[in-house]
Amino acid sequence: NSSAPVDTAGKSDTPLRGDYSAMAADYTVPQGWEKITAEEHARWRTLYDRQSALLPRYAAPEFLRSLERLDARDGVPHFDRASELLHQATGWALVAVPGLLPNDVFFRHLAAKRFPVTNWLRDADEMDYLVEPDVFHDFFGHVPLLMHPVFADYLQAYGAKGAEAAAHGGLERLARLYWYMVEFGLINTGSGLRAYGAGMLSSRGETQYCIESPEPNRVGFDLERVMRTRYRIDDYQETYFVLDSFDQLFQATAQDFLPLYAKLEGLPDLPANQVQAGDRLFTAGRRAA
Ligand code: HBI
Ligand code: FE
Repeated sequence: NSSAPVDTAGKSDTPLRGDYSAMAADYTVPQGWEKITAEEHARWRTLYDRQSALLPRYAAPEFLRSLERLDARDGVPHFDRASELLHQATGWALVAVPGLLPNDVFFRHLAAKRFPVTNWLRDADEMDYLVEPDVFHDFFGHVPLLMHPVFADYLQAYGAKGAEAAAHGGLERLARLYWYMVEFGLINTGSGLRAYGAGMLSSRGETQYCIESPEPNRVGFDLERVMRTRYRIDDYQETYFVLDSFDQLFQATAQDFLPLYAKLEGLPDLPANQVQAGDRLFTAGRRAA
């Protein structure tokens, strides 16, 4: 399979796994659901059951409720069927893609309320970690919150910022916002912090680590702070940001980002493992410098 010319915000430039040879201009491909083997459906159930067991204790209640409505336990979901449910709930649809997309293509899909879902499943020896997002990360991790109206509206507004960011040097800021608040976000509930990020909830280790470990910093969400903070793609996060509500994230994204990009130009990036003066601290990590 040819490696696509994909700029994924600094992700590894090794050839990508998916088959990009038969894709449409917008990088979509047929899901190929009928070609999924019984062994792959069984692997999906193993991943699904393993993660579901952790959700009551660690996941945001909205995530748990939405996942149940998707009824996706029996095997790799059929994207068109899930899209019907999704469309009724928030007007979104799923599109099958071979894997990571160039930023501009990815943002264009989000702006049009289309969520790109990878159409292949990890191998049996990658149950705990894989470099690129597969269908389990994308569907189990991302799709439940697309059923939540406020979060779905946030993601559409986020995608709409993409073209403008590309034209004003804001792509890396936007990638950080996605990374910290879509992939690795925590939310403060009446009964403590809960995970809602796709990167955490599709990973057995990080689902527990992000709530239980004394290692990472847990800092109250602040848009500028997030846009200035570097991240790593190859290990558990050193800082997690905490929302008071999904509406907080939607409101933050409703504002004009251009003055922000200009202001942040003159400020240094922040390392992921340090607490900053002015941080609203939930927990200071053991390694906080
Ligand atoms: N492509 N398929 C896919 N899924 C993603 O989550 C994704 C992507 N391309 C780029 C990307 N994420 C990030 O760089 C975003 O911040 C843009
Ligand atoms: Fe993701």
